[in-house]
Amino acid sequence: MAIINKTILGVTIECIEGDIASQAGITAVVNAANAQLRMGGGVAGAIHRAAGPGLEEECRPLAPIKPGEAVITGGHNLPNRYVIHCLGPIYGMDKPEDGLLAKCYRNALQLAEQHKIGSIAFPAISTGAFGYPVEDAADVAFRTIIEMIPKLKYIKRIRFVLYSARDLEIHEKTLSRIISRKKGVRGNF
Ligand code: AR6
Repeated sequence: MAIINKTILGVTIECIEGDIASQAGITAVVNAANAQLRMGGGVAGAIHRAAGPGLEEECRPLAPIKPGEAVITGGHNLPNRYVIHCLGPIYGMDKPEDGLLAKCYRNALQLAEQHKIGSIAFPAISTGAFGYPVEDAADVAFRTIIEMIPKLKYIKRIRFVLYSARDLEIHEKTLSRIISRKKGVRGNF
């Protein structure tokens, strides 16, 4: 169930609690990848397990990637046509963290546009093993996405899949706050 659902210039941003590896009806899911684009834990574990070994095989020639970068592959056994793999910054190590995290979201959306993708689901990149505080990461993610919305031609639906009720609540509050501030400044939201 979508707890929050906001439409800006024809693009819907929604937040739900769930598993990124079971998002049927979404064209591309985003992987919070490691540099080698291998299985790993957290999101990368869930995505590779559900996709099957063909995904690692397709990833091999595309690795390694650097923080902020994104690459696209097929979805294999996932219910999605594509996986977009992003390497988020390790908090306290890859600097500037906010700039690199913003780059992940920008690059993922750009790749999706290049492939004429209409719907995309993100996990909260960098907020697990990479230690990025969830509040700060949500702020960067939504600001970056909202900034890009006027340039999007194909993407109509952007879903955040959060792994706990707490993370969902943080994302919900952050998105509402950013949108209500923007409304005060511009009339087109
Ligand atoms: N669906 C949605 N969200 C999830 C899921 C899931 N199945 N599993 C975890 N999360 P992480 P990172 C949440 O660690 O911080 C990996 O081992 C999790 O609670 O997956 O970018 C890779 O191999 C957290 O809020 O990604 C890399 O080495 C968020 O997703 C490294 O971890 C991201 O957690 C990447 O670290």
